[in-house]
Amino acid sequence: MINSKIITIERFLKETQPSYARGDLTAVLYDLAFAAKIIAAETRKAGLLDIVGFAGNVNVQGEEQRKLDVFSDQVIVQINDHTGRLCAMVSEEQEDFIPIPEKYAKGSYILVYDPLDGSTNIDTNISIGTIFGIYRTLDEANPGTLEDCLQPGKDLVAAGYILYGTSTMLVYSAGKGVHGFTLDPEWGEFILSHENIRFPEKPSYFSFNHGSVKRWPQGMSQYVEWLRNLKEPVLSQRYIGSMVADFHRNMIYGGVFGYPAEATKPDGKIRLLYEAAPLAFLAEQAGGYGSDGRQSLLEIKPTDIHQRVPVFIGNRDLVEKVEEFITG
Ligand code: P6P
Repeated sequence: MINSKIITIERFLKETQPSYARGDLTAVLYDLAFAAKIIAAETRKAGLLDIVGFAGNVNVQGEEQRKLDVFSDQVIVQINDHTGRLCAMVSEEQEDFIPIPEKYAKGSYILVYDPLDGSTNIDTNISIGTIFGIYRTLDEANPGTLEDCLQPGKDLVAAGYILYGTSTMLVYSAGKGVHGFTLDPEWGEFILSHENIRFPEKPSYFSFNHGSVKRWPQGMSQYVEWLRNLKEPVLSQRYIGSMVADFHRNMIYGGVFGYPAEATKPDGKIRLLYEAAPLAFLAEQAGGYGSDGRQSLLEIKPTDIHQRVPVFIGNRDLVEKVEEFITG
């Protein structure tokens, strides 16, 4: 007997899409759910297949491409390039933005994504994730330009991530709250498991790589001391080096994740367009906030599709406090 409480992602998307919608955005989100199932199936077998380890290439970030990175990128492109719903894509794994092949119709949406963030963790079986953001074209008469791909996060129409962890979760927002779906591997369906996720008032964690403390800018050490000395609540430190996993835990239990600028990384490490902005969009939809230490991440207009930005994201009060310490 199927429990009537079982709400699939397809049903939820259809029931929550605005009445005026043509359904293209809903379809893009559903296409990403399909990509998630394929990528999840491969990440689950990563230790068994010759798909772990290096693809022998180096991506635009100068990072060794692991075969799962390349595989995940190809899955997302191949599922989305012919649907007539997108006019361009941007991938962490590809130097330039990805135009829609001439032979396919162009749609109104731009998909920006990191196909597999945290992939250095693949070999040690730590949770990794896909991050995505969806924009609408600035010019329906000429869709799919580079300018279309360089929009600030405040203009996102939807954003989300897929977390490949103890279970596979797809978490997204289309501007009406943040909702989480857990993949039932036997049914092959994403089932609504976390409707309207909100940061708890009372945070539990702070997530920074304290190995970098000597390279952080002025104010960061004082901020971390402030976090350490909080009494109500007392925070624990958790950092697993996979931003999607750290972000997800902090959104569920409350907390702040940060990757500050460093002496050797003046713009930090996290990419604005397809990592920081989508997560900041989700954070704000869940009652939190994302900042580069001085301003909202959603206000920053990218000038380069791969530009990096310092990131502080989580409970609004904890993130606003870092702005006080950094701006002095
Ligand atoms: P570090 C993974 O490579 C990543 O981009 C994020 O997922 C993660 O939070 C961060 O880098 C970890 O970087 O320098 O602390 O190892």
